[in-house]
Amino acid sequence: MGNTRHEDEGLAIADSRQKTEEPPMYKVLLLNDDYTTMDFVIMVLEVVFHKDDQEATQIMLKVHQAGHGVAGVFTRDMAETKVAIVHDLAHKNEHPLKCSIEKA
Ligand code: TYC
Repeated sequence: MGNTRHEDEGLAIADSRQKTEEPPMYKVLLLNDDYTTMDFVIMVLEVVFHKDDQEATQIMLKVHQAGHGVAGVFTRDMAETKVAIVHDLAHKNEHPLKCSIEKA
């Protein structure tokens, strides 16, 4: 019944000190192309990735100049959802914008 000698306390403390496992994280990369407008890419970064106008512009220019850039880092499920949202928005607006995921 009741453990009056507190034999479990050491174990309980050891368990509480164990670091909670973090999930693997994935970068969502935006890829450059010659046709998607700069304003559309900035809008995507603001609406889908919650960047402010200044950071969205910086990321868009990085992608434009370097060929790719990181829009955000997420769990695998959320990264795949973001990619699907970007591709859907791009397709509906007739832009060829593509993005992909890469393990962080
Ligand atoms: N290169 C495009 C242009 O000159 C702009 C652009 C930036 C396109 C980033 C895609 O992921 C991209 N209109």
